[in-house]
Parts: sequence; structure tokens; C-alpha cells
Amino acid sequence: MANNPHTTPNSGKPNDTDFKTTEHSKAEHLEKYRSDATGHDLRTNHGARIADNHNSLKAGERGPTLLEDFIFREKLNHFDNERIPERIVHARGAAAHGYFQPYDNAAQYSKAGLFQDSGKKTPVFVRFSTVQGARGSNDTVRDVRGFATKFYTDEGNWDLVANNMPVFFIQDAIKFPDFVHAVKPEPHNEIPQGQSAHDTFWDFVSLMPESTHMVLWTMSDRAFPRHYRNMEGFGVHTFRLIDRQGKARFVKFHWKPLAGTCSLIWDEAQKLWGRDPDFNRRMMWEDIENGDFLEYEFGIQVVEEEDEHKFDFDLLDPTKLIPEELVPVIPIGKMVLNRNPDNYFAETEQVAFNPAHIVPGIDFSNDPLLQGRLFSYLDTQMLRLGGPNFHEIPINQPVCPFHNNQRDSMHRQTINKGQASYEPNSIDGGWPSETPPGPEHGGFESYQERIDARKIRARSPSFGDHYSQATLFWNSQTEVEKEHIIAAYTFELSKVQRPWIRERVIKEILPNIDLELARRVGENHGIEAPSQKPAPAEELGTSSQLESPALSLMARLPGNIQYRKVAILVADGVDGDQVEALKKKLEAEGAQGMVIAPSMAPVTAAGGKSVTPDAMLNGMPSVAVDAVVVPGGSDSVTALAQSGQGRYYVQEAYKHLKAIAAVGEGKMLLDAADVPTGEEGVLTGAKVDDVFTPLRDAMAQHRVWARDSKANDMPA
Ligand code: HDE
Repeated sequence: MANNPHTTPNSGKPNDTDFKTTEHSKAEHLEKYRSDATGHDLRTNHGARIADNHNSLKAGERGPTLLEDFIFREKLNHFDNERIPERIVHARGAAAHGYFQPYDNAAQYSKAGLFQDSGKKTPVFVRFSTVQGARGSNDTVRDVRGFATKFYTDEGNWDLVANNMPVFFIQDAIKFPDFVHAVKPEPHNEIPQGQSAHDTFWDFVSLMPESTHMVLWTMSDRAFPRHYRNMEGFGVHTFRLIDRQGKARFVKFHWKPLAGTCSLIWDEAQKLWGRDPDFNRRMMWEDIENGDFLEYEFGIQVVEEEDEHKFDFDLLDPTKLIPEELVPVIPIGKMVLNRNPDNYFAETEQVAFNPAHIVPGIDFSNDPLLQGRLFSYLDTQMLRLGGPNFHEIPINQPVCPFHNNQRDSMHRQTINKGQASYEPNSIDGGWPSETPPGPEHGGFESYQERIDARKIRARSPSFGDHYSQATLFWNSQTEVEKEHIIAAYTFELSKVQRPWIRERVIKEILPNIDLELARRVGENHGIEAPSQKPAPAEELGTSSQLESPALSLMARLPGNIQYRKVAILVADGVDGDQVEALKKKLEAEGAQGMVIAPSMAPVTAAGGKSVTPDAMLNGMPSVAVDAVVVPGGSDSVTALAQSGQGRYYVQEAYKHLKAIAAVGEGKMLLDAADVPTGEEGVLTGAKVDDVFTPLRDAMAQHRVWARDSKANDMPA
């Protein structure tokens, strides 16, 4: 019988209140959707067994195919419709599963369930991406990297849709389509792919001074990380955390990689486009398969509400970061990525992140870029994933129960029982019913920010400083990093056809960051940069800080050689004992020695033993490894020295500032390749023990930075 809606809106306590996730909740949840064909018949989508999967049904052996062939039609029809639109930005990505575990201090900042218990592991799915290129573009392009995390919490999904740079190109979401149109391949010829080195990008950013800070980040080596495990992540916007007492604090979210930060060298990144376009995704995949998991610490910068205006920039301006020296990053948890997806399309391609997905204890700020994002993600996913039911795709489903009165549309999977798809109702017992807000109940409640304002289409004057944090970033770089930035602007502008755009960048933008930067880039383009900063004082701003050492990639170098790959170059006649010793020593440090030979045929070592190569010289070129060792054995070294590929290998490693070691006769290869021995990072010795420790120490610094000024002399 019907309930009386006025007295009994529902019939008791909901039965999903005490739901708890575990580290494995999402994996278990996905299990019912996994399909394994092992041991099964081949059937149509409708279940009929297929007897012949090689021949279509024809009118006679040499006759036309018959329309009647439902098996053929189903197969081709499904194939013809395999593709969905790729993401308008961040189309190329790779993802992994893992878990998040809070530290003891996390609960004091937020009432969100995932922060309450340091023993609790919340499942996560993380997708890394580039921004500009198509789904099939290269991994190692100069670009921002996306770092999107879906936390499957007890209280629903929280998506932290972050990037590997802490600021953005624009201040207001209304400019996003303009920015993306400018950076994407140009509309008339769809060139260039995966790159910002073209006219429309530089035209737009040089007309939009607010982009200067972020463009400078993308001209730094941060724009091509060596590995996703070596990349920081930033929530960019200021968010809010709400504690159990209802007190809100402003926060910035950070991911700090435990393996340290480091990047590729630009020439190396470009060569990888051809040698291994999947470089980043392959390394992540292989490392996870090998049990070498990716680990990050989760941190927050906290600003009390009363301190909102104490900075010389606006917390709501997404082109500004909070220097870590001003507000330290407090680590509040750790994330481990430890499982590869089973199916790229089902998981990595169909996952839909949305910054609007938050849970009680987390809230937004009024950053106008963030506010626009809250609309955009759902909107774009409707098209990309074919309507409003994409939350039912297994990878997107929360693991906690979820019921509401949203109904129907394309491909609805859920079979909603009952007659009342509205609330309040007295027909289905009043379910599903609302939950009161507050930590004890768990209903979401927006933070009650007081707003007293005029409706106005304008930008706050506090967003007017476009340059001082760019200058702060520039000042915080080491000399080597500065040289790489100068080379990057020089390269990018060399691809810009219209002279007035190059001039605008060199005369009107760069000097506002730093006069020397402008002078050097100008010199490389035959354009004289001004001797005074041209921007009006309010745009130049006043960063109270001149330097922030945390902004240098060198501030968090790995410091060890874990997960590093070292090429051991061999040919017939190599000293097999040295190869063995090197492999063992590297393994003891958590690194991997890769035996690389002219071909994949086993090599006969000097004593007659057979050594099996892991790869060949052009299959695993020097750009794919972190250091190179040439063991002794005169026949082996002579063969390598006579081979163009052998000489090129060490030359290229030298050019990319990699540590190089030669044992015994191995030095002959370095001499033949004109690689100067006796200088820092080029090590020679009679025995493996003579070179190993300095080799390890040089690798722990990631590169031999002292060689940077000479690298271009090497013709490789
Ligand atoms: Fe995004 N962004 N974005 N973005 N974004 C998308 O959503 C957008 C911004 C970020 O691995 C799209 O589903 C607007 C900042 C990542 O699937 C789209 C604005 C940050 C990913 C979209 C921004 C990001 C996206 C395209 C300015 C770092 C990939 C496909 C107002 C904090 C997520 C999609 C994944 C994807 C809109 C700016 C990060 C179009 C309108 C700032 C990591 O909705």
C-alpha cells in the first residue's frame, strides 16, 4: 500500500550508509565486466556459434557476396563503428591503476572519507596525457602533460584533473577555445602535430600577455619528462578543503614523485619521436609489469581564509603559483600505481575525468578557469562517449552504491525497478532519499561562501600582473636550464613564418620576463631586443620573491639510479666476466644492464661463453637508455669501433649528457668516436670496479650537466 507522503517520506535507514572501499574495490568491481575468451567458441554478438570465419556467404564460389550473410555483416558493421571521437585536448594518454593512502595528518584538513584513516587504501585510476597532439601522436613532444586521478572513494568519485605544470595559459575559461584553436595543428593543413612551434600558437600567446608565465614553463625541460614517475603534478587552481568542524581552508594540490624529477634533452626527445614514439607509455607499462611501481607523495599548500589577500598575486588567478618557500607543501598521503589496465579502449580511452566530481570535504574556489571547467568536461564527454549514460561504463562507475532518478537515454544499462522515478514519492517507499549534510551523515553541502557583488563581465585588477612570476621562474632556473629555455624559444620561433610574430615575442614579451633572455633569443633571430622592459608597471607586477629554488627541476633530482637502464655494448670477443659483473652491480642498485649488440644473434664472449643480447644497436638506441658502458675485449671493441652505429651510439650518448664508461679496451671505441675521455662523466678504467662508483654517482645526477656547453659540438 502507498505510504503517506506527508508522514512517511521513506521507510527507515538506507542500507548503503556504511559502505567502505578497500584497495581492491575497483579491481573487484571491474572483474564482473572482464571477458576472457580462453576455452570458448567463437560466436556472433547474439550468441550463434560460427563455423567459418574465413569465407563470406556467396552465390557460388566465385559469385557476389549475399546481403543475407548476417555473420559477415555484423562483423564488418561493428568494425566500421569501432572509433569514437578522441578528446579535443589530451587525446594521447596512458593510464594505470593503483591506490592512495593518507598520512596521519590528512584528516585535520578535510572531512573527506579518503583522508580519515592512515590504514585505508582508496583505489585510483590515473591517466597521463599530452595536450596538443592526436591520439596517435608522439609521447615525447614539447607539451604540457595531463595527470588526471580518479579516486574511487566510499563517498563517490573524486577526480583531481591536474597537469604537470602549476599554472595555465589563460585566466578565464571563455578564452579556452581560442587558446586551443591556436595551439592545435593549423586548420588549413593540420600541421604541425604535437607541437607548439607554429604561427598560430605564437601569434595568440604573444597577443595574450597572461600566457607568458605558462609559455615559459613549456619552454623549459619540464615539457618532456623522462618518465611519468619523474613528473610533478599540480591541481593548478586554488581549491578548498573543509574539515569536520566545517572550517574551510584554501589549498593547492601537489603530486611529488618519489623517484625525483627529471626530463629528457630536447634533441633526445625529438629523436624519440621516430625511435620510440611510445617512450613514456612503454616505460610505465614495462615498469609496472616488472613490479617497479610509480610512487608519488600527495601534498597540499594551505592558506587560511583570513590570509586570502596577503599575497602579491590573487589566489584565484590560475596563471600564478604559490612559491613553496612562502607556503610549504605539506605531504598528506601517498599514491602507488601498481597495475596496468586490461584493455586500453575500455579503460584508458573511455575513462571520463571531471573536476566537478568532488566529495564532501572538498570544494571549489571562484577561479574563473576552474568555474568554466566545471561545465566543459561533462559537456564534451556527452559527445565523446555518446550521451549521458557514460557514468555506467565500468571504469567510470563509483564503487559505492549510487541511486537517483536520472533515467533512460542511449545504451542505458541499469534496469531501474519500481514505478517512481521522482522524489519525493510515496509509491516506492520514498527511496532513494536525501542525506542530511555534515560529517555524521555524509550528504554533500556546498561551502557557504558569502558573496556580495555586482553581476559584471570584467576581470579583477588583481589579475593584472602578467610577468613577475615568469621572472620568478626564470630567476629560479640553473644556468643549464636557462640555456635550454633560450634554445627552446630560439627553436620554436624559427618555425614561425611571419616575421612580425617573432618580433612581437622578442620585443614585447620576452624582455618583460628578463632582458638577457630577450637579448639572447633576439640575437639568434637577428632581432634587437629592447634594453628596458616595455610592459606597463601594473602588468610587470611585483613578485615579492626573486627566486624560488623549488621551481628548478634540479631541486629534486633522483639521487640514485633506481629504475635506470644502462646499455652494455658488446660484440663477438667481449669480456664476458665484465658484462656479468656490470649487470650484477647495476641490479644491486635497482638499475638494469641491457646487453646491446650489433644484431640479435648470440655473441661469443672471449672465453667462448655465449652472451644473449637484450636488444640491438638500432633497436634500443642510446636515446632509450640512461648511460652507456663499453666493456673490454679487443675483438668486440674493434668491431664496434668499425661500425657507424657503434660510434654513433656513444657520440649520441655524449651529446645527451649521459654518463659513459669504458673498461679496458673499451676506451678504443670512445677514441674512435672522438668522445673525449678524462673529463667529468666519461670514465675509463682497467676494471669494472674502477668505473662503477663514479658511473653510478654521475647517473644519480641524471645527466652530466658540466658537459652541457659542449654537447652541441658533437655531430650526432
Ligand atoms: Fe582540461 N579539458 N580544460 N585542463 N584537462 C579536458 O575534457 C578544459 C585545464 C586536463 O585524461 C577535456 O574529457 C577547459 C587545466 C586534463 O581524460 C575538456 C579548461 C587543467 C585532461 C577540457 C581546461 C586541465 C583535460 C577534453 C580551461 C589542469 C585530460 C577531454 C577553462 C589543472 C583528462 C575531456 C583525461 C581534458 C576542458 C584547462 C587538465 C575539453 C575548458 C587548467 C589532465 O573538457
